Amino acid sequence: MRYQAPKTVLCIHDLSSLGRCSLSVIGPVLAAMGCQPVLLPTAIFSTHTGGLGQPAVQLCHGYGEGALEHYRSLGVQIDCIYTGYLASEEDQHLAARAFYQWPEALKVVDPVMADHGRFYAGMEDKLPGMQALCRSADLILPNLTEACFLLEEELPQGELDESAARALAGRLNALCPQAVVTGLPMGRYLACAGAGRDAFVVRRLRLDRSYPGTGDLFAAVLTGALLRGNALSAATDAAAGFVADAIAATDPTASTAFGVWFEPLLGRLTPGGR
Ligand code: PXL
Repeated sequence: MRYQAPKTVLCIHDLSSLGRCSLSVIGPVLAAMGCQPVLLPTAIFSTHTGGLGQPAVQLCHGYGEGALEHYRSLGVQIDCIYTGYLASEEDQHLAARAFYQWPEALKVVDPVMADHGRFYAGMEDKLPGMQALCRSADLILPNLTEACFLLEEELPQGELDESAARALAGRLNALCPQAVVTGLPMGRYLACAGAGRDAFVVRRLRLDRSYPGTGDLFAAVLTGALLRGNALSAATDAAAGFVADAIAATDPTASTAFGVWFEPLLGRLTPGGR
């Protein structure tokens, strides 16, 4: 019997317990994909902040530094560091410190700050820190709003065509060598555009429903697919497909605030799963 060690992914995000976002989806997805997720919560929320009322919040200040130091003392190999919702400058510094501590790790930054043209509550002043973190990443995964905020550009009005989508992703290379922008409105489609070693546009039929946490689901599947050795374009295609399938598997009459019903589909992500 030959053993192959699972890739270890240090995931620095909040833990929103109910509502299917952040570490609550990232852990299961990466584990299903054959990785070992090391979940480092920056804060604990009873729910996400997107439509389930006022969550109970427990900040984890000071915890992250201790956890990084502990992992360093154990000498564990970290193959990838994947960061998301970082609600304070302290959390942004924690992510930068992890990057410094494991320079060989693949550094994936999902600059969770904003959507639909607006910052999430309390994220307005986190832009400079997020721009700095993106500059030290290998790959960034902004949605359209976050991409425009990172680039300090106006949001495009209306639909994008393929060349505008590619150009937007390409401009992000000024910040980071590889970028995938999600949520690009292209007629009947919602598209992702990638730039880096390869440039591509991936389209999926547009649905009239939008759910919190789908960005986390997308980024987790994409990261797991990259760690399996896929090219960025193939990983993006797999992630967009999984999110579309999870939306399709969610009862359209259920409250969107509780997220997509991805759990029964996790088997499709396992190595050899379908
Ligand atoms: O999925 C992004 C996210 C993460 N964490 C919290 C959030 C959100 C989006 O609303 O509120 C706490």
